[in-house]
Amino acid sequence: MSKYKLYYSPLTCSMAVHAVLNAVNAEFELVRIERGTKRSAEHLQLNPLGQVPVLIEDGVVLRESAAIMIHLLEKFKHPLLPPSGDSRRKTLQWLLFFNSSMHQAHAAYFLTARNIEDAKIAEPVLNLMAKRIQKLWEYVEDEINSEFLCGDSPSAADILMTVIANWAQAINPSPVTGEKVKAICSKVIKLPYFAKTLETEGVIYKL
Ligand SMILES: N[C@@H](CCC(=O)N[C@@H](CS)C(=O)NCC(=O)O)C(=O)O
Repeated sequence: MSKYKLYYSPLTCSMAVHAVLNAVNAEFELVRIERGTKRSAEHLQLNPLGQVPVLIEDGVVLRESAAIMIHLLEKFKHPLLPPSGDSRRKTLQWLLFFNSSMHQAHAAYFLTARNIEDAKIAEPVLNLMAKRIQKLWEYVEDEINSEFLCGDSPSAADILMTVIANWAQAINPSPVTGEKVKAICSKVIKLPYFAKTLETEGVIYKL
């Protein structure tokens, strides 16, 4: 039996955890959860919010994508989370930025788009949220001064950024990501463990 079990939905933030499981070469099985479907009692028992990712490790339930990524990378001593120094500090800062500020800005947009049917009410709110997302991407672009977000090699933060950058296709108007962000994403999608994740989940990456 696999040591790990990941509950995931293609394209979502759980893809970052899936990529990390591939990066550390963990033995795992996948349980696919379809977006927008009623959650099973089994899933709700693992996460009462019905969200992904949920990772089962030795029978123990782990939630929250950034926490799971940090846990796995520390456990497997993987360089996507440097053990010390400036690159570690930056990795934690950017990983948490993408997991909180950037993810939540998108989550609020998607929740509004799904639940407010009256276009007159939804449109101005969605425009405001799309502008906020654009501003966050401009902030990221301005802050990049190395080959990857946190130095010369990829970090957990680059993985999560690349996953979220692909959500631009679902925002209207789509945020414009800068050249430095795009350059990093195009390198990340070619990393073997990330490419394998895209293939397994059947996700088409749009740069
Ligand atoms: N803070 C949580 C957020 C998890 C989350 O929002 N997951 C989304 C996919 S990106 C989800 O499961 N959405 C479906 C839902 O909320 O019903 C994490 O980082 O794990």
